[in-house]
Amino acid sequence: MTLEAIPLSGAMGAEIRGADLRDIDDETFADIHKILLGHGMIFFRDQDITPTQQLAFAKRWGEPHFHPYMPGLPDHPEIIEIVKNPEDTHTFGGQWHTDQMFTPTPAMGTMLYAKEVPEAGGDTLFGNLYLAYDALSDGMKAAIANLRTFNLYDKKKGRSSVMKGKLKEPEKPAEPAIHPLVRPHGETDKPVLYICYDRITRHIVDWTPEESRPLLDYLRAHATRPEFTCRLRWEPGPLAFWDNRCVQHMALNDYHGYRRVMHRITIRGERTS
Ligand SMILES: O=C(O)CCC(=O)C(=O)O
Ligand SMILES: [Fe+2]
Repeated sequence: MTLEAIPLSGAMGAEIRGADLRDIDDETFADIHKILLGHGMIFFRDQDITPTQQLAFAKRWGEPHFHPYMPGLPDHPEIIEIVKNPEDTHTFGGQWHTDQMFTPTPAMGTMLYAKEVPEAGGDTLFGNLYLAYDALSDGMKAAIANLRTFNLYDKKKGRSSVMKGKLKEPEKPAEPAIHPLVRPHGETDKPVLYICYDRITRHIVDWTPEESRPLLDYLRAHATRPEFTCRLRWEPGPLAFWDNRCVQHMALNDYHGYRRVMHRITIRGERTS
C-alpha cells in the first residue's frame, strides 16, 4: 500500500489515505507507526471494520488495556462503547487530559472508531505537548525540570448514561500515581509537558495544593493554546488513534439532544519514571 499523510493543522494530526485497516501488512504498519510519531494523532476515513478487525489493528500497537472502572462489550471486553444519548448532559472526556494519567502506567495510545455521530458537533480537540514544552522559556524549563505531579482518579466526575449503573466497582480505592511533569517520550525521547486537568493532576509532589495551583493552572492554560492544537470533525466511519505520551485531548459537549457512539480501545503504556 502507498500511504499519503495529510496534516490536519500546523501543530499536529494527520489523515492517512491509502490504508485499508482490515488488511495491513508489516511494512504498511511500520509506515503508519512512523506517521503517528511525527503527527501525534492519525485518522483514517471510511473504514468499514468489525470489532474483531478493530481489535486486530489495535493489537499491532501493543497490548489492549482493560479500564479499571468501565466495562467493555460483552463479546469484546477490550472495546468500550462510549455512548452519549440525547438526554445526557455529561460528556466522557470533556476536559483536557491524557488517558489514564491517574495510574502509574498511563495508556500509550487510544483508538476511537466512530459508529454514530451527530450531523454537527461532538468534535474532538487534540493538543501537542511537545510544542507546549518547547514554547516555554528556558527559565521555566529549568524551574520545572525535576518536578513531579501527584495524580488521583476523579471519583466524583459526572456520568453519561453509558456509565450509569454499569461502572465496575473498583476492587480497592484508587491509588495515586506520581509522574514527572516533564516526561521524555518513550520512543522519540523528546520532552513533553505532561499534565492533566485539576481533578486528576492535583498538586506538585512536596508542594501544597495552594502552592501548586498557580503554576499548574498556568501550564494547563499554556498547553492548550490554539496554535498547539488540531480539531477532528467526525463522520461515520473514521478511525482515529493518538499517542497519549505526547498528546492531550478533549471531547466537545456541543450536541445536546443528539446521540454519539464510539468504540474505544486503549493500549497499555509503560511506567513514566
Ligand atoms: O469521545 C471523544 O471524543 C474522546 C473521549 C475520550 O476522552 C477518550 O476516548 O479517551
Ligand atoms: Fe480520553
